[in-house]
Amino acid sequence: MHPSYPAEPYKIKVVEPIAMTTRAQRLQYIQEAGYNTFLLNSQQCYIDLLTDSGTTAMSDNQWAGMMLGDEAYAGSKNFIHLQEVVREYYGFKHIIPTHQGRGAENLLSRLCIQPGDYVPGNMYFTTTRAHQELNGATFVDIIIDEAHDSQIDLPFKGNVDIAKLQKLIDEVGPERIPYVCVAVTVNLAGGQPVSMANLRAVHALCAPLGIKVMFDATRCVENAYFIKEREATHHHQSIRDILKEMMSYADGCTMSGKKDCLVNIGGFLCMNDDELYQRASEMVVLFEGMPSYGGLAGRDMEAMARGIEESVDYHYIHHRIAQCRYLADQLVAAGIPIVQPVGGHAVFLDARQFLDHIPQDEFPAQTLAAQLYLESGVRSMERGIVSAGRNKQTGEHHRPKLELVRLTIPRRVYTYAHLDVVAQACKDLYARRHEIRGMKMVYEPKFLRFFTARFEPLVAQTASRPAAAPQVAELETA
Ligand code: PLI
Repeated sequence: MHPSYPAEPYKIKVVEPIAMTTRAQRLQYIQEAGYNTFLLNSQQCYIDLLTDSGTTAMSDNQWAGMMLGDEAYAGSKNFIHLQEVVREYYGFKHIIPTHQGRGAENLLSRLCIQPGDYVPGNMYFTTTRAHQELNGATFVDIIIDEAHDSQIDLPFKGNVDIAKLQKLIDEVGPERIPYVCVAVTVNLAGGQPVSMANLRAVHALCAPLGIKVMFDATRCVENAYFIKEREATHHHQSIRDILKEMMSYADGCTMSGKKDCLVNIGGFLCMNDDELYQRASEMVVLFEGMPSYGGLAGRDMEAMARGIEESVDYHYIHHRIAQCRYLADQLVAAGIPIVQPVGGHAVFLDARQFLDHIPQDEFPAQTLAAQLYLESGVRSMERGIVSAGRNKQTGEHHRPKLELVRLTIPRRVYTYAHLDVVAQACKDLYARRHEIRGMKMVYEPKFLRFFTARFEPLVAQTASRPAAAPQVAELETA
């Protein structure tokens, strides 16, 4: 019998052992980490679903490319290759490499934003909004309302609400909007895609007004897959062609290559505008390096160029999305609340519903992520009130409707068997959810607090509970 999901479209050539821990050890580790999964060491984690960023397994072809690194300070052949590939697959005229996505966000924000400007976007992302605000802009959320409801099932829940965008333009004037930032897909909404029709409509509204459309292209290949699957006019197009058409509705993009370019480090900024490119080339030398390396080694640019070519392979992206669905299906079958529909890079637990007895001020998603680690050694990430930070004017917490824990699937790293373990861990935790109590924040950094904030449980934790599915180390010490 054929399995109902696609098998891995690759075979395994190198393996990396993963850590086995006991519950008593995990209690010590999570206490030392201030109940923040970002502060755990990877060697303390069994299955690491913290992020899909930079955690990709590179192919043999990419590793071979690493050996062809031309480490010249200027004009490396790997930059030339990367430039060719970006032009071919994304279609933009100019590319400036950066050390990762936020390097490109820094440049774009500094180059385009004047204090008092507004930057509309389809939901905030942490680093993106931080750079916009650092440069004096106010971020305005113009995603469709449904994106803020975890249970509404729509094919393109990342879409821009064109009426919201029009309203902002009418209120502040096009001259106060340096660009619209459209994320394809929308990370914090659950990895939700934007339709081609919506991208076209945003472009059609902005172009005559002289407002640039800049994509956050971080997970654009996943977005292209969803367009192929869900937008009838694109069923028969290749991922590659869909990607190119998507990008034709933008004036440029920021890119975290650590996701859809299949590399462990790297990013870039693209634009068609010659004058913007000129200014970006002058600025990049201050923050990243020469415009022909932008903080990257030649070998890293080569790996990224090859990663881009591999990323549009249908079998690769089909399997990736299938892995997310495989995990989600098991959770849904067990009645566990998750964000619907399932996106392209992760399954998001709805912590608001999972721990409906914990108020948002006691950090239900942060608590759930810490408890999942304690229960099973599975590392996940909070994407709720802690990630949302504080309003820069009032100093109050932003209170997002979505209070989520992200189980993020690294690319080409884990098998379906690993996902079975993750599903079981979630089920075990769900069965005893009423015993879980919230936390208080005891250290709060000023910027991007979720990375290094520390917490304490409101009720002391004990090491006495045996894990429902003991790991090897526990069996050995039993
Ligand atoms: O982590 P960077 O600096 O390469 O990229 C920043 C960044 C920009 N946009 C989006 C949509 C992201 O998801 C993103 C980084 N995401 C991380 C680190 C994540 O864990 O989702």
